[in-house]
Amino acid sequence: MLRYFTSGESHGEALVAFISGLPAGLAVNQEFMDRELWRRQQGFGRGGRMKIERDSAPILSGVRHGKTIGSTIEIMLQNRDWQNWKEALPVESGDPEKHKRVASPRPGHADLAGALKYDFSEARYVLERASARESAARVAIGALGKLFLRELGIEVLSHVIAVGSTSIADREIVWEKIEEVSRKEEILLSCADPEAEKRMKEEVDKVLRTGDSVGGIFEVVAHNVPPGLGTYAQWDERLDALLAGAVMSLQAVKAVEIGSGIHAAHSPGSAVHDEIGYQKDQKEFGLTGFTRTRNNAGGIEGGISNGQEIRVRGYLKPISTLRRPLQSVDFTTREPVKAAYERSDVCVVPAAGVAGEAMVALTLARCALEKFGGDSIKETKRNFQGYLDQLKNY
Ligand code: EPS
Repeated sequence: MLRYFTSGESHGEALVAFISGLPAGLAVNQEFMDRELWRRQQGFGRGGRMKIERDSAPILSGVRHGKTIGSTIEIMLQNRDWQNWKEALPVESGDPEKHKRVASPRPGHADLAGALKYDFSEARYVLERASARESAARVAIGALGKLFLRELGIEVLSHVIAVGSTSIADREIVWEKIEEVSRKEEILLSCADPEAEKRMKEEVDKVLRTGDSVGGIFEVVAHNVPPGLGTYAQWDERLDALLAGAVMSLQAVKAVEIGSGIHAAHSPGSAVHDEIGYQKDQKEFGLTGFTRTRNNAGGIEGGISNGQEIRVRGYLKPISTLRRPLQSVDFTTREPVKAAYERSDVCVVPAAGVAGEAMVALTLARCALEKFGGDSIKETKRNFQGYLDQLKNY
């Protein structure tokens, strides 16, 4: 079973991640991992922190001579900013005068709920771990998930479909356009429509001026997924449930949509369900001869991938740290005060999309490994090929 785990605080020494269960013999490309990390750091609306960090995730175990060896892989991603936080967040007790308290909780952030839960007198430790910096570790191991899926011909990418009130969520953007967005060397808001991207930038500019923040929607697309991943047989094996949990687990995501799920709730069945056809000659190109005229289901029916592209959308609330803070209460005096402000981003939708890719890739990799098994990538691919033959002969 594919399992993974992260640790680390936003301003601590490093982020660490472990991933266990990838088969042996998978070629690992450090450059690809670092490019994924770079993609996550981009986007208009990021704060000063991204000027400090240049993320890279060297591998400490589980990969030798460029290939996985079947044992647990560990990556470590240094926080450059740690140099500025050594005295504020030492492992040993240090000088209490130098600790940086977060005196009043930010509405929308984990600050208050976390402080109550862990019985902290202020929110420093809460925000250190709740921070979206943690998603960098997931992107590093997500890259390994992507490399595994590539062996099966599956690719996973994302793009931005809404920032604030600017939205292209009612249109389907084709895979090739999303690929183009992902290849860019300069990333603005990762929207495939340049005109909409310009308007998205104006939305971010506005909140930058007013001391506010803005959310949006990213869409993750998994291309060339065979039918048959996940199952309706048990509630916790449904692919849509696994993907929803995986994407919802990302910082600031407040809703997840599969295909056109939200719109579908307000539409008649005839306008929603994707009619089925069959084309014998298409069997040569696709995995089966079955066709669809559209993909409102987002590639999943009955908790099983149906052979269409998988489309998952993550809805992000606006960042909860505001330069013009909302009303809060002082942790010590309980008097009304403005919420704490620390350097922050104002828009992270493109970055969250890259983290969404990692979570979708890891989820699909887990389901693929559950279906095809294999202790070596050769064995996995042999089993996969057997299944493709079965589909061709169906
Ligand atoms: C974050 C606050 C900011 C973000 C950070 C997430 O960090 P800082 O407080 O150091 O300025 O930049 O995101 C990252 C560091 C990252 O790599 O994405 C928060 O409070 O969630």
